[in-house]
Amino acid sequence: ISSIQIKIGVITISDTAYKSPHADKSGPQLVHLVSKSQYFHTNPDNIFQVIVPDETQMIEEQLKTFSDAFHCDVILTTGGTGFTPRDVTPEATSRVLDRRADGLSTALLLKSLESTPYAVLSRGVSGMRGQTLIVNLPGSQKAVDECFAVLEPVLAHAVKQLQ
Ligand code: MTE
Ligand code: CU1
Repeated sequence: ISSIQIKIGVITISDTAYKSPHADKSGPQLVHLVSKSQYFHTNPDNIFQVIVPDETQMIEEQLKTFSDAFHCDVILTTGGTGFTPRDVTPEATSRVLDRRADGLSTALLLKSLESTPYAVLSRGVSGMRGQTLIVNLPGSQKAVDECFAVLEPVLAHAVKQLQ
């Protein structure tokens, strides 16, 4: 078990949650999962959490802020990965990535397919911007739980490689 310290950004991407922050269950759940991890450590003041609407420009800006200005090791997004016209998280994320890490999103898909055939309706992408790893997760709390279980054991090693 590694004692690596990770700085993490959590972005909920949802028009609904932007209007009614209390409706956001998956963002707080990600913060909870991250802060109790046995695989890595996160100081409470090294976890940043925001809600942005499903707007490409605002998503891009937030991803850049968390990577370039806050120097987060990892950014986890939740929501906006589906097929509705407002779902633009993968497009916004792709625009800010330097390199892709498709294996991560593939692993999330395989795990998610164990619980629902609708897993194929998530278009989330993964990759790096500078020294920051960015991973798109689907929007539901259940999906966040299932996907984080895949990410958690590999995040510390990924972050070490990026440093
Ligand atoms: N992945 C997991 N692990 N668990 C889920 O319940 N729901 C799916 C999919 N991926 C789901 C999942 C559903 S129903 C949709 S529509 C897509 O994620 C997109 O979700 P999003 O638009 O909230 O990102
Ligand atoms: Cu769905």
